[in-house]
Amino acid sequence: MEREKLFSVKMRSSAAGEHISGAETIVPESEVEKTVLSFLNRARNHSRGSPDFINIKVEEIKEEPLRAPLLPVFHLEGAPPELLKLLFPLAGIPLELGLKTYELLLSGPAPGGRVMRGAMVVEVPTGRRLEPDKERGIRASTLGITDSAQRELKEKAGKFYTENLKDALILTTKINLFPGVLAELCISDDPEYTTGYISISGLGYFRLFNVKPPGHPKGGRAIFVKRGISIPDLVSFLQKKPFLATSFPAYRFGLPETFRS
Ligand code: PML
Repeated sequence: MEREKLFSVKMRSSAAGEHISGAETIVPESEVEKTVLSFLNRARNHSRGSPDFINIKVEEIKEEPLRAPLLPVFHLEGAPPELLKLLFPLAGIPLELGLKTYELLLSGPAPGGRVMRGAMVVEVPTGRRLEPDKERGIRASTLGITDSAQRELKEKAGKFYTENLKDALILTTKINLFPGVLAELCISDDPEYTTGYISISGLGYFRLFNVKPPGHPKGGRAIFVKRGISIPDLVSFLQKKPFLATSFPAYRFGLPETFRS
């Protein structure tokens, strides 16, 4: 049986030229209208304010998407620097480099201490910054989740589910699928959103609460990569390869003993 056509739906909104919100997904043709409306509502009701510009783009996906399960989530209570001391070595990242990158995200990784819209790329173990544009960083796009995977995520995360979790989990699962990516560290730049994560390729999404003080206006993303990775291939994969998350394995509390030893 022929599969229904798939469409990418992307939204971005701004006010007086300042970014307010963005969202995207991949849906079957029959769900395009519903998705456009829900993105319009999302743009109009954002904590950052009312947009004076909303752009919604609908585009058929011509290439067969890469389909994979989301990373499992590990919900970790505790002081993030202490947790990161356990987690960076699990990802093969030297502790000093990991903690230095965490501090850099908190102080603004773009020139002049500004926030980057995209991610910085950090080579392991040298710490060299590989993103071609230090102001913008690199961004992942053209991604989505099936209805059944979204239901699974909502059920398993229960009261800990947020739209930010869903968006971040899809994005970082795609990032970690590129060969040579070791991990991604993320701190939201939304002053009121203090939950962040480190995701480790093949292992999971380690959700960190109070990763920054409430009201702190800075944050960002760092993708840790092995030496020798092709940056043009990484950029092209992240931006253009369609990715569809097809299931969600588990929402767990705490770190398994096997990760501790
Ligand atoms: C979560 O696990 O709740 C999402 C954390 C990352 C949020 C990133 C962002 O919104 O900028």
